This record gives sequence, structure tokens and C-alpha cells, in this order.
Amino acid sequence: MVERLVERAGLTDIYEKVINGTRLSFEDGVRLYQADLTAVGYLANIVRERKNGNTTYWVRNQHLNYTNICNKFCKFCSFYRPPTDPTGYTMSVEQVREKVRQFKNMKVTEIHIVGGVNPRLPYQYYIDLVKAIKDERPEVHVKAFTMIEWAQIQRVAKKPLEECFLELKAAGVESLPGGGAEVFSERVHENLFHLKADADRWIEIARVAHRCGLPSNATMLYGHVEMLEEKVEHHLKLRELQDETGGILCFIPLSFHPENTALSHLPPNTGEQDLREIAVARLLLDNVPHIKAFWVMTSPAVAQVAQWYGADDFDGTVHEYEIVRDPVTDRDQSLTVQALTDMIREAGRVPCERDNLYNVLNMMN
Ligand code: V47
Repeated sequence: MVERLVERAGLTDIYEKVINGTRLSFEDGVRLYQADLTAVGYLANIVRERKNGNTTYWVRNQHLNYTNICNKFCKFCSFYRPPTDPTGYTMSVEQVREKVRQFKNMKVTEIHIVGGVNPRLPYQYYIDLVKAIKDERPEVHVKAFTMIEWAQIQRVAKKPLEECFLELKAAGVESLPGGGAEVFSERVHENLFHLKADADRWIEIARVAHRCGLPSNATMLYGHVEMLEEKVEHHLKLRELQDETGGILCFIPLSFHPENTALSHLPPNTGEQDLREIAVARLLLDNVPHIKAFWVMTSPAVAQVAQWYGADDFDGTVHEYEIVRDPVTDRDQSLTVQALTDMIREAGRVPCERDNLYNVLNMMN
């Protein structure tokens, strides 16, 4: 029955590679984007269960978006405000402290810090921000700044990147989020985010971070103007980086939300597209331990199904995600621990509370 599913999809040779643990090629990746989704999902689930069994990881996390002012003007982004826009904001270090205090009565293991590229912020601001968070909550893991922000930090610090990483690590940064990668294609870069670091620069910054003992996540933003060959290329570039450094903890395909962006004429992604990205990522990124279905972007419903299409991570409680707001209520989105773990169980997986480095905090079986 399963053999027929795979055979009908024309994927018998890829199935054999998956069973034997043979690395997939660029051409295989292109075919995975075109083949029957159920068959691709079946193959991805083999890898998912081999690497992570029946476990679905989740984390108690707080997001902190310290500024929405940005001079990169990315066409896919609804979060940023140009430096002269009166509705732009930048939190003072005291306001950051206050935000952390606001959640102090709640268990949080990770604070995820991401902001725009605000050209007015000095190097010391980044150091003080991280120190203030660690001062308020020394026990939390600080996952801070995308590669794009690190490029800016280096610019204002006027120091080698290594020094910036080591100084901010001493202040309390323990890992990096995966944002800012978008799609590793010069064509898409030119078209949508030409003021921002390109693929080579993103990879170089990640490489240096990993060498400095700071692991990171990696992302890919899909469902806008990219072509499937460009997405395959993106995965292969990340796979090559991971072969070299081993510093990528988790890959997160980010489902593009066109509302309130310069690309609002584009249709939103479908469940089919979201599941396929998860599955293809699981199959191509054979050396990345975890694939996350970020429920805020895919919807919790799709993130549940994704647990059978290659994903082994649901992200977390997500207090105050500002990058993309709920289009109906315009409110931030978050889930209670009960709702999150119920959904994982309902999907037929075992919830496991993790820390940022995927150490098991509570296996809930
Ligand atoms: O780099 C911007 C994306 C990213 C939109 O590391 C959009 O665990 C969808 O990287 N629709 C920042 N996405 C967020 C990010 C992230 C999120 C969750 C978990 C982790 C992690 C990292 O958000 C940006 C960009 O690719 N983004 N605009 C949009 N309209």
C-alpha cells in the first residue's frame, strides 16, 4: 500500500535513498516540490521519526521586538516603519526591563529578541538591552538578533564581528534566532530586500556566530515571488553550512503573510504549501536536528498536521509576537501551555517541554 503510494508518485528512488540514509540531490529536491504531497509527507515522516521519534518539542517563550524602525524597506514586511515615521517606536532599556517584569509571574525559559535595523541605535544599546534582561531574569535563555541585526551591530561597533559576538555573549546572548535569511537567491534579494544582507553575507555571519560558540536557527520565507529551484538552493546552502559548523539547531520555514505589505496583492499560502515546505525541509536538511512548524504563521491547525509531515517542534506559548499580527483582531497571539500540549496530544504526538538547546525539561507522556 505504502509502496504503491510512493511508486504512483514516482518517488521510489527517493524512498530508497531515504531508507538508506543517502543524501538527496538538487534534482531530488525539485521533484519533491512537484510530487504528490501525501507521498512526500510519508517520506518526511520516516526521517522525522528516525531523528525525533514520537516527540513534539515546545518551549515557554516571550518575544521582545525592541524597535520597529528599520532602514531596509523589505517589501514582504508589515512590521517596519521608516526612520522618519511618527508611528515608529524604539524601547528604551528601562522599557525593555519593564516588559520583562510584566511576564515575571509567568514561567518563561526563552526570550526571543528581534527588531528592525534602526540606524540611530549605538552599540552600547544592544549590550545594555541584553544585560537588563539577564539582570531581570537571569534564568532565561536569551536568543537575540537576526544575522541582519548583527550586521548592523558590527557596523555601529566598528569592530570585527567576532568581537561583537564575544562581547554580547559575555553580556548574556546565548543563541541567535533564524530570521533574515528570506530566500537565498540574488533575484529575490534584488526584487524584495536589496538593502539587506544577501545570502553570502547571512551565511558568513552565521558561520562566525557558530565559531564563537553561539548556535542559531535558520529560516526561509516562502510563498511570495520565489521559484522552487531557488528554495532547493536555499536548503542546500544551509546544509553545506551545517556540514561545516554543526551550529544550526532548528530550521523554520516561515509562511509569508501578504496582508499590510507591499505584496498584499499576492494570495496567502494554503495548507498544502505549508505542509510541503515542512516536508521538503525535513528531507533535504538531513543534518539539521529539528524542523519547526511555527504555529503563529501556519495556524495551529496546520502545525498539528505538520507533525506528520516532518515537523517535530511546535514553537511555544509565544507571548507578544509583533512581526505579523492577527489580521482580524490586530492582537498579538499566544497559547496557554494547556492549549499547546492538548493540541500536540490531539495530533498523536508526545509533548516535550524543551529549553532553547533542546534539552528535555519535561517529557509529558
Ligand atoms: O526575517 C517578515 C519574517 C522573520 C513577514 O528562530 C514575515 O525560532 C511572514 O525569524 N509574513 C523574523 N513572515 C521572525 C523569525 C522567527 C520567527 C519565529 C521563530 C524563529 C526562531 C524566528 O519574519 C523575518 C522575515 O523572514 N517575516 N514579514 C510576513 N509578512
